Amino acid sequence: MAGEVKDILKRKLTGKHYERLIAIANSKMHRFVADAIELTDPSSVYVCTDSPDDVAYIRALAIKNGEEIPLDIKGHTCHFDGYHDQGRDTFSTRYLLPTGSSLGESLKSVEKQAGVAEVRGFLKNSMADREMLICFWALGPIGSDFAIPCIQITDSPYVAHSESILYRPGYEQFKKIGDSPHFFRFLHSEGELEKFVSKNVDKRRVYIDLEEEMVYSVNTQYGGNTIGLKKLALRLAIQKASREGWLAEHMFVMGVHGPKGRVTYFTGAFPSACGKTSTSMLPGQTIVGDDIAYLRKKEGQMRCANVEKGIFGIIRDVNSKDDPIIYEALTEPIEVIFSNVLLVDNKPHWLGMGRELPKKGINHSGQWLEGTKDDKGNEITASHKNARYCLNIPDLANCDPLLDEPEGVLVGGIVYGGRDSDTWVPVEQAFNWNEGIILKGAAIESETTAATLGKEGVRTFNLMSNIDFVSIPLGRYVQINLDFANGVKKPPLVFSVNYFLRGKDGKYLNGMADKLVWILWAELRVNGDVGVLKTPTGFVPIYDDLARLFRQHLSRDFTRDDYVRQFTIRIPENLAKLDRVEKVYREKVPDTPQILFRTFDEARSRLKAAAHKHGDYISPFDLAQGGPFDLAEK
Ligand code: SPV
Ligand code: MN
Repeated sequence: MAGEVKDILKRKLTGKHYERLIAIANSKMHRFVADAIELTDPSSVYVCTDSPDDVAYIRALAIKNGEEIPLDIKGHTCHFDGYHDQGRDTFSTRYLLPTGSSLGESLKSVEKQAGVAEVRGFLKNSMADREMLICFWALGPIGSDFAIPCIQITDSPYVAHSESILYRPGYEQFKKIGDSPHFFRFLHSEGELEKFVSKNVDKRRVYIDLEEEMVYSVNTQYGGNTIGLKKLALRLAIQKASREGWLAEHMFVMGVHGPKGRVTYFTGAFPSACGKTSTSMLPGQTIVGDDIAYLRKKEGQMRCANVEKGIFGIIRDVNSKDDPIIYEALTEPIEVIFSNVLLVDNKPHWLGMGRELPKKGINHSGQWLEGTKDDKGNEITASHKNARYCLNIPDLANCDPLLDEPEGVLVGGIVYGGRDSDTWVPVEQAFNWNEGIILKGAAIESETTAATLGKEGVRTFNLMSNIDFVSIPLGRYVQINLDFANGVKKPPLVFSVNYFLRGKDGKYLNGMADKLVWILWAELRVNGDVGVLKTPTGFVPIYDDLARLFRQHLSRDFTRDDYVRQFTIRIPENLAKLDRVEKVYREKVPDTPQILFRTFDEARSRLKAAAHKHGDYISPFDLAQGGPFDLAEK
């Protein structure tokens, strides 16, 4: 260890913590820690190992500091983020890029030298009155080639506590990497606090250095901006994966349970707040993960693993009817951190919990009274729409047994979803891998939600639901996805789903529970158990199969009228969507692969030919009339 680094560490770390740090013989890590200490000047430094005592220490510190409030139920705490710090800050999250380099205009960046100086300026002496926590975690199952070691430095015990729930322990793993420079680094400070929340949100910055595989985050507490291993690491991982030939995706992983005990694994990409967690938690199925997956090719198979072991899920409309497993978990004495819910007498309440909410309490705005308005005149909701819970997946009744499998699970199917009121049918299989990547994944659009700061309900392009996190030029990212099936003996089938389709009267055409049928149908397709109907947009289910699945799994009828309303191919809307999305690629993505435009053209021709023959709105029964039931696809 260089003398200067050693001096700094010796000066700030007491014997026990110094020993813990140097037990990991990694010079790059030591330099990182020494630099963070010099920069932020903490009053003390605590190095966490994998021991439960250290996690208990962090948790107790979060409570002692007032960052978390213990609740009535054992193991439960509640954290509040500042009123203006309730979602991911997509404006101030930027890549640090050297002068002259660019990732394309859709990826926000800041000139590296200036950006580093700015963020380090905000971090200067930021920990003067607090303890620095140094934590080691792993992304991905321990001992697997999916795994990436990480170090998180933070002055927020809430952040460290959340990470202890969300990620696998990494201290012992870190010892094994020796002096390797290949690990991710995160430095976070909440900055100045007022009533336990970050005060200077105007100086909130999340700056990502892809070359250094390191992220700075300051003046914020919201998990999506601060929990390094979550969306900050995803951005680093996408870049790393692109160099190394694997994929890092904003995807759930779940075991879908077919007939006779068969389990087929699916991944699914949905923009935030579009049903990703609730799909991965569908009744009768098992969850591997709800947010981020790494996919690798191994011996001709596509396999994937959850990089996390916990869930940081939205707590809105979570009630005993719609989300029984989560609801039950949230009322049991397991470890849970609630954030930005409504507290009354140390009990949490949230929007859509299935009972009337109290009229006053403590929430993300402080003391709250029903009807109170904020400084912009908007009514303050009882709990925030992006309020969250954080818990361990193994504490859930539906935890999949392969959660920690080092080899990951075999990917049978991939599902892409968005928030689309008028175009896509509820479920559809792409004709093949390329069509799936291009016409499903790369064409996802979603209306914006409360998971990011800014206006809700604006229809935005969100390829693979990963637009906020892609850290390479978008065209290259599409190409890498296309190429990923090369060498795979049986590529996964690719599906689109749409839970948000509305009828002419503006009402949703589906209930929340219906998604179970779409996913079970996809499982049958992957295993060749059902046929399909060929439409201009893809393969849709045959009516009889859906009617049987609805009866069997939801105990209700699915009428021929339901089928027609939901599976009518809407030609003008599909054409308009192709035009909208193509415009984005033509104008904003100069490196778009040509195959994308060709595939869009083919889709357009199919739509126009069908409209010519059947009109603008085509009932699937019209296509079925002597039409090509694709039983050969079985
Ligand atoms: C999302 O918004 O996609 C989340 C939560 O999963 S966050 O940590 O904010 O990214
Ligand atoms: Mn997410």
